[in-house]
Parts: sequence; structure tokens; C-alpha cells
Amino acid sequence: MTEIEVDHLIIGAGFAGLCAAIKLNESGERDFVVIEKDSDVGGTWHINTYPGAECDVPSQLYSYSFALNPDWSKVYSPQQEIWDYTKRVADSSGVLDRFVLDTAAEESHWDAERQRWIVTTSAVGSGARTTYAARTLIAGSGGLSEPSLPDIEGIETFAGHTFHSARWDHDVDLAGKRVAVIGTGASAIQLVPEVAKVAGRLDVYQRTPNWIIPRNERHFSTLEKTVFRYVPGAQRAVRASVYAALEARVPAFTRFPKAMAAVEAQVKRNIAKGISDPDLRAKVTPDYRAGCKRILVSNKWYPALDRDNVELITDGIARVTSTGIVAQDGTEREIDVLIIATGFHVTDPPIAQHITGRDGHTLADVWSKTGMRAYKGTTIHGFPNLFQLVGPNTALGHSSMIFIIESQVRYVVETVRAMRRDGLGAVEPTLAAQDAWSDAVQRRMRRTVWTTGGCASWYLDQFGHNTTLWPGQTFTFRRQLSRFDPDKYDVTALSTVPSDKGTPTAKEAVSA
Ligand code: N01
Repeated sequence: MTEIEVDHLIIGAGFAGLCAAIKLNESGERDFVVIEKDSDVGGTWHINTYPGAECDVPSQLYSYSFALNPDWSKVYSPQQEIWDYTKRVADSSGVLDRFVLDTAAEESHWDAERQRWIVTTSAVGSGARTTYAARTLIAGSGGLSEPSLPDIEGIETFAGHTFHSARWDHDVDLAGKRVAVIGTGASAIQLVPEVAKVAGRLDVYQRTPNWIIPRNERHFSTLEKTVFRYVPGAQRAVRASVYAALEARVPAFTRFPKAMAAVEAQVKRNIAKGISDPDLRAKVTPDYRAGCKRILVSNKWYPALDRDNVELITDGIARVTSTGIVAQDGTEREIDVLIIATGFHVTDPPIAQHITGRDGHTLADVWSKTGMRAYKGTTIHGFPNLFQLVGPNTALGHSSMIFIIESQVRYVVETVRAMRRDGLGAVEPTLAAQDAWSDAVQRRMRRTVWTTGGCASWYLDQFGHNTTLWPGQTFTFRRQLSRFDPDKYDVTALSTVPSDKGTPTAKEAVSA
């Protein structure tokens, strides 16, 4: 098996991996490879092709700060536009020659003597294996990438078509079919209104209702787009105002959950507008504080549930048979297609099973005992030179993840720069630094709506801790990650172990 030495190996070509590649390249770190298991860049925006897929963060903020897009068509962008945007940015950034697509990262372990991550990859289809020996491992595989499938009795026996919302099967024609959707989260509320338009009958299985605020569906006018393109600073000013408006919501999430009463009143008006049947209104009205689960955005969900061909089932699922779903009240509803919209593995990311650190333990082993913990959500004790993008406590309930990703990538670049300057071969946060940071985050969680709001959510791990979200303003997060802080790290000088002679460079390897 060939071994390729590179300075940096990046896993994932979504917003995070692409940002890391571009910013490393700009900083002069050109010896890297990006491994992507899918056939194109774009990550979640390439993979999630379900009908109705759109972003629920305003377009003006859902782009890189260094690549504004004056051409967004709407206030909230559709999936295809965002995917196209990532492809354009990748094309124009001059880094694509170091992307290896259709290739999955399999196993990674830290070789302390060589001060390198040894990463085995396999090509999708052929299974051809390659080994990389990289100074840093930058994991950008996404917090919401691995579908979580429900553990429902008999689900494997269903004889019709079944697929997850994030693995949409476009070969299945839903026209006139009897369809069931399990789940009523962010994905379901977007796809259900579209499926309802074509399905003969649609059964929607809701476990918990969500708070769903109205969505601004406005298209940007030609004049606005022209101004964004040609008037210096105009689009940045709009972006800044959107950013500020979203940040203004943070205190309600983190310190004053009672302020969410205003959101709840707005949602109740949205329900009254969209649904005529009082029983159905009651079924979709949550009994926990708004914000405890992600607040969703839609004008189409309530009217879709109000349609004659749609039924909302809230009795719970007893089992799935070969022909349909049996609810807890014993009613069996026959279906042709089962769509699973039950979300993703978030607090138990599968990639953690494949990363083995300094002591021979996988990240999954470590986190199964402690919950997800990292220093500043990015570097991890026991895992030198590993950078986890969108790591523990970096996700947001109120604003754009791209802001967080750029903050983390800045930290990666600063750390790599310091390693070069100071001749360091390995940097690893001390356990004390990691614990202090994680404990401080957990202390801040106590007053948040995610802890006090009276709901169960995928933000919480098996210990009941919210190890997913950042409990503060995003500019605070950015400030914390603005420079490498060597006093919080165990650092080791660059070892003199010679590298294998004759190994190809990243560029040679990719083009081979
Ligand atoms: O997943 P979810 P998603 N039996 O976990 C239900 C992002 N996103 O794919 O609430 C029955 O939110 C579960 O019920 P409950 C965004 O960050 C963004 O919809 O746990 N039901 C819930 O209703 C989002 O938050 C966009 O009681 C079961 C649903 O399945 C994240 O992705 C668009 C069940 C899962 O909802 C995930 O959204 C789409 C079971 N066994 C997604 N297990 C944007 O627009 C789970 N459920 C940017």
C-alpha cells in the first residue's frame, strides 16, 4: 500500500473542510490533501437533496465572509443554490487539485514517534486503500452527517421503499402513493409540504411538536442584487445587520428563557393561521419552552398538515409490519413508502470510532465515558495535532455555523503557524485546560433554555449534558479562538525521525 506524507490531512469537503483548505493554502501551507467520501464538494448541501431542502439561516449570513454571494435568490437559500455556491468557491480558490473525492477515511491513529497521524482511506467502489502520514489531522466531517435510524420493532421487515431524508431516493416516484414520514424536525417540516402535494395519502408520525416561526420567503430584487454586487460595503452592511439581529436573540436562549414567551405567541398565531381544526392545533402546540429544541422556520408546515390527504399521528408507533405502520392505539395504516426523517448521530459521532489517540483509545471510547469534550471545541487531550471542526459545544441554535467554522479554522491556522515558528512537532491541550473550558461551558448551560426548557433534544448526551451547542454570543467564541495559546498545551519539539524517502507530495499523489 502506498504511503503519502502530507503536512495536513483534511477529512470532508463541506463548508468546514473547504474553509480549512482555502485558509491553510492562503497562509502558505500548501501541502495538504482533502479526503471526501462523496463525489463532490458541498457536504450536507450536496447530500441532502430531499424536496423542499432549504437553509433556515438567512442567506446573507450563510456564506463565507471571504466569498460573499451577491446573487442569492431569496432571503433563505434553497439547497441547490448553496451547493452551487460551495462548488464555485472551491473552483475559484485554486485548492481543488488537492481534493480526493469518492474516498472515505477509514482508520486514523497517532504515531508518537513520527509525530504523524497515520490515516487509511478507501476508494468508494474499488475499495483501493491508501495510507497518509500527516502532521495534522483536521476533521471536518460535519456534526449532522450520519443518519440516525429509529429503533422501531419490525422496521427492517417493511417490504416497500424506505429511505432516510438525507439519503433521498429520487428513483421512487411518490405520485399517488401512500407515504409515511417518521419525524417532525427541521428536515421533515421542509419535505412534508412537498411530498403532500404529490402523494395520494401522507401519514406524518410526530413524537414531539416543534415551535415553528413564520419564514420570510421574499426574493431579492434585481436592484438589490445589483447593489450587493456593485456598491462597496452594501452587502457587508446587510450581512452585519442580519448578524446583529440574530445575536440579539442569544440572551433569551442563554439567560432569560422567559423571554421566549414572545416567540411562543408568534408561533401560536402561525398555527391559528395555518390550521383550521382545533384538535390538530392542539396536537401541534408544544408544551415546553420555545428554544429548548431548535426553533424551526416555515410557512408551509401547518397548511400541509391541514390538507385532506395528510394525517398527523401522535399516538406513537408500536411497530412496523411488511405493509405498514401500527400505531400505539392499534390502528394499522398501510403504506407504499416509508421516509425516515429522524435526524443524525450528533453526540455520538461515528467518526470518533475511527480516530485512535496517543494512548491507543479511540475518541469514541474516551467520549463514551466523559461525553464529548474538547478544548475550545476544537483540540482534544490525548489526540495531538487533531483539530475537530464543528466539535463539542460549537453548534448554534440561533445563527450561522459558517461563522463558527471560520473561527475554528483561524485557530487551526494560528496553531500551525506557531508550530512552524517554534519548531513544534506535536501540540495537545492539557487535560486541565480542556476540563476548565468544558466545565465553564457546562456551568453556563445551567440557566439556558436547552437545560431548563422542559424538553428532550438531540443537543443533550447520554448524561443529560448539552455538549452540542455554544452557550453564548458567537463573537465571544471567535475572540477565544483568535490566537494559539501554548500555555494551555503540552508541546513537543519536532522529532528528528527521518521521513520515508521518496514519498510523493500531496499534489503528486492526488494527480497520480
Ligand atoms: O432531525 P431532528 P432533522 N420515533 O433530529 C423524531 C439541521 N437541518 O433531520 O423531537 C419517532 O431535528 C424526532 O422526534 P423528537 C438542523 O440543525 C437544517 O429534522 O425527538 N420519531 C424529531 O421530530 C436540524 O436541527 C436544515 O421527539 C423519532 C425528528 O425525528 C438538524 O439538521 C434543514 C424517533 C428528528 O428531527 C436535524 O434535523 C434540515 C423515533 N424513534 C436539517 N427518533 C436547514 O434548513 C427521532 N424521531 C439549515
